[in-house]
Amino acid sequence: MKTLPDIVESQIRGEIMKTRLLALWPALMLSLFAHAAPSPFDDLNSEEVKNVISVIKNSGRFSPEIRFPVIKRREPKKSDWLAGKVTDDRVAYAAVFEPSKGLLVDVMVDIKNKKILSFKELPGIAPPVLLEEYERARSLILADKRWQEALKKRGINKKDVYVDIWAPGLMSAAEQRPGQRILRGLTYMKKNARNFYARPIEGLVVTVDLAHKKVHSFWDLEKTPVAEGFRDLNEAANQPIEPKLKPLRIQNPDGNNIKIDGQEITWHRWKFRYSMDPLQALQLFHVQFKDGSDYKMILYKMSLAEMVVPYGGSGKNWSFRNAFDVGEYGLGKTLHPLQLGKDVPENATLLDTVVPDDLGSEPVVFKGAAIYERDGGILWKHRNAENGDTDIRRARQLVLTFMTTVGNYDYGTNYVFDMDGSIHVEVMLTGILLARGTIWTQNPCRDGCLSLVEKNIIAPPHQHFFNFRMDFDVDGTKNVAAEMNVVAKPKGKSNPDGNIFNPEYTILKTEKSARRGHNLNSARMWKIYNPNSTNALAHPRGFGIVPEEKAVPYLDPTSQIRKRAGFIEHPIWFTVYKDEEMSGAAPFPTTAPAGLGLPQYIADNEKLENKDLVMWYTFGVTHIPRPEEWPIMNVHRTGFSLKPINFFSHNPAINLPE
Ligand SMILES: [Cu+2]
Repeated sequence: MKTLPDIVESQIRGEIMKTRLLALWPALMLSLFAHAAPSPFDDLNSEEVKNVISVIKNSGRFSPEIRFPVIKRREPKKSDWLAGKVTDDRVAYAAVFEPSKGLLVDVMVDIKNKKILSFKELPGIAPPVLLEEYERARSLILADKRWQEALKKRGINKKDVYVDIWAPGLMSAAEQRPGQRILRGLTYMKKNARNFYARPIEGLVVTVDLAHKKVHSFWDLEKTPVAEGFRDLNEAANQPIEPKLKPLRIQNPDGNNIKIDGQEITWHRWKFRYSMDPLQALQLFHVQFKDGSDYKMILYKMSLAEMVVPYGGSGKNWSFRNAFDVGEYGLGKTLHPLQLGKDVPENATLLDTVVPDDLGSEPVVFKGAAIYERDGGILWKHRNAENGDTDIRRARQLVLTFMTTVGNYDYGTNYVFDMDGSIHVEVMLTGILLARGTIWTQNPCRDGCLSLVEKNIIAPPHQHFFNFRMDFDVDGTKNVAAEMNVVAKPKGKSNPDGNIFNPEYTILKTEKSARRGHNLNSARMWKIYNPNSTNALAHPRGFGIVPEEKAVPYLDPTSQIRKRAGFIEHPIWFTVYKDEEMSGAAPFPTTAPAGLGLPQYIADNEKLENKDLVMWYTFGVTHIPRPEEWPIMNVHRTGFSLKPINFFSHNPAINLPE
């Protein structure tokens, strides 16, 4: 939701300096010894990032203060890839920001020939919040007389506070005027504590305009005591610590079964590429499963295409809090190094990620992603009732993961590949609840009307919506989308005992009619299939989505945020593939006009049958905080699964060795 705190940041920088020295040597060796040319889908390496920055800086088109909110490789055109026309030309996309003009510019750079290919100004569009902006916003706030006075009135020394920076969220007309760079600062007490998020100085919100280097507005809205019963998260603050458990070893004693070739992964019968996007973090490309001797394509690309986290607290110090964590903060920008045995099991392979710097200094390289095998419990089993013979296979899963910290919250995603051809997307939510100061120290009503999690702290109800974009190419690009509803047959002549129920499939024919909602009564689900590719039983090969946790938005339908986050209106959308349609909302949603993203993609209501289709799935977590989630929230796991439906002719895991 918000800034990368200084503590974490300095830890990362320290880690990075160490990592960089260690990382340089293998990189050098690789470049010297027969490393294959990078795939056009591979991320930019450090050298390429540096080249992009120098081409842009030396182009004469920008001021010396420019910032680099996004630098990544340009995704090859899908039509070129399908036609086998993709070359190893390395082209980069950069979103460049002119801070004094508040102007964002899209730039394409030909890295090999060191030249700018295109240049497009995006007036009025705000970039994601930059790390260096946190510092500049803080210094404006710290110098503000009204803010200093407000602290003095509360008897707080300004040395004892931490100012956290947010994208503006809900904005007034004055704040939306182009040419400004609006950010908001929230003040927390950090005296004697590492976990300042536990001690909000409630009601203080300072809004700054970084383009004009000034404080835009100052709000001092609530007089509530600063919570005293804060708790840090370290062992020293939580004595007595439970006795340590005896070790549980997770090892691949003979090495793992994962083949890593650049950014291509092969494991069991799976093959796919991964990429680390500055905004969307891990992306999967060309996800295939071997059926017989051939790999069959399932997904051309899959990624987390946007998030929004609206908070339900009253008052304007809370109504602005609506974080688009992908487009406003960047999950790949707020990434941090993973630790073996902590973030990931000890048998994991850590993967290098190149994270460009906002200021255009040298990019940092650290282990921001990981891949590992884990035990998946029983895959299948049957015990013969007559003689007790038992056939059983144990499941192994492949997990590709990253974790990111956006202010108080920590998010991660596991892409989990199963031996039965299914994929699970596990989203992890942890970190510190967004805390609100309150006068209450005891719950004022028996039914728990306030989500009081600590004396003088409530954690307002909020929702987390995740929008996944899945460009299915089920054994080819021409696919059909369908909805399945189970219908119970009315009792009568042909159903005398009233026990018959059957699935009914409806083909979703147009983009507008393919905006669909959940229906528990009909066990509704959706699938995408290829009518031109059938399995041995003449079923068209397909894949289905199995939803898990569900939520409907509680933001008012007229809300500015809800209109910017149109993707939350329906859990399922299908669109016809377009190269430029990659985000659930506007790519940079902070100041984007209403209705961009999915509502705009479907405005032309294209026909869907037998087209290159993209499935968009939004699921939500309605989070009503509990004291058990304080002072830190245990990981809440949520997500969904993709399952083969008629993709295979029989159980694809039947021939696994015992
Ligand atoms: Cu939450």
